[in-house]
Amino acid sequence: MVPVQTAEPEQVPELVERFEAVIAAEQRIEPRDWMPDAYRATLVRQIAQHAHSEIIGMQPEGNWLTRAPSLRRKAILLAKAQDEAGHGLYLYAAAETLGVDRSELTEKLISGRQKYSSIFNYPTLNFADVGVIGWLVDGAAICNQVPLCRCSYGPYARAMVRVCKEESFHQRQGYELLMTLMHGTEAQRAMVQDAVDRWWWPSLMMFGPPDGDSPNTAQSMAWRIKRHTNDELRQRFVDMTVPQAEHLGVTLPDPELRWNEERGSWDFGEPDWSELMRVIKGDGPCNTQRIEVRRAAHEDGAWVREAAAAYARKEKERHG
Ligand code: BYC
Repeated sequence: MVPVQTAEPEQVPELVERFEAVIAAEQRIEPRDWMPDAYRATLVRQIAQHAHSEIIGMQPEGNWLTRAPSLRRKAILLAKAQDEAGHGLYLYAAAETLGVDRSELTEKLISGRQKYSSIFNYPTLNFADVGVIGWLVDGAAICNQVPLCRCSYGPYARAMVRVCKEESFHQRQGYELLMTLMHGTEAQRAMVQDAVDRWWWPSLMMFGPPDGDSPNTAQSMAWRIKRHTNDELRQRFVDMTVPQAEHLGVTLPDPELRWNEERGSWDFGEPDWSELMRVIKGDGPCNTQRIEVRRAAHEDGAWVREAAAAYARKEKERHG
């Protein structure tokens, strides 16, 4: 773990100047560089939330692992969930370079002191949900995360490169699954439409509150952690997704969706922001269940952590 570095007061102006110069030159801040406490805290907050989202995000899809309709679909889904566990681990490792400990972050998640993405508090009711999560949820994640590959904090930016490559594969598998269903029976097409109707608005909410209600965006953009505002990324996602929906043959559940020639973008309706706030505060359809499952998994894994620590201690004694 990298210890938190504090500057001597007389060094501060020079250090601040260097930090700002690195940001302005589009270079990377690295773990041993001096950084303002608030920059560190913002990164810990965002990276921890992101890591928690990857880990909690395995639950809605995991619901279908034992009921996937074929061996091929089961193998794909298993591989996807494993990728997500991997993303969570890179991200916890990136957070640890900022001087926090993974176990402390897990404690904060299961005690409700740190957040994870609102999207994972919705249930997966039919197998088409697996395809729609790949298409819409991973699609939204890619829009949000590709710019994070240029984030000013080196370990986070580098972790995002691999995460984005894998997410783009996830998105394509989701779209392929939906295409297969859309070429199937009437009942299968209805399943896809039902899943799209339920996941469309929560997917738009993944980008966060509208810019006017986003307390963190301005500072995060000034530090080049975020490269675009929440609304800019939401618009990019809508513009990317509408033609894909047409090609797939599904209707997006928004009567206000229409092409705006002047803007060269799609106009769309307002998500229900009170729903986002409710879900973020813990009152979504599955919040309690998600945290309970995570807590139980953490408790069940205690013996593994103890065994690994005992083994590491013995190895150290043996080899000095
Ligand atoms: N859910 O000032 P704002 C994935 C919170 S993808 C919950 O705009 P910021 C995956 C926000 O944290 C999902 N909370 O914040 C995909 C803040 O609260 P605090 C994960 C949300 O940070 C497929 C407050 O609301 N992706 O993992 O500037 C399969 C005000 O918001 C949400 C990431 O984490 C939300 N939707 O912008 C498996 C990407 N939206 O912290 C896994 C990295 C907002 O002040 N994160 N809040 O108490 C980000 O890009 C940014 O943190 C956000 C929010 C755009 C999400």
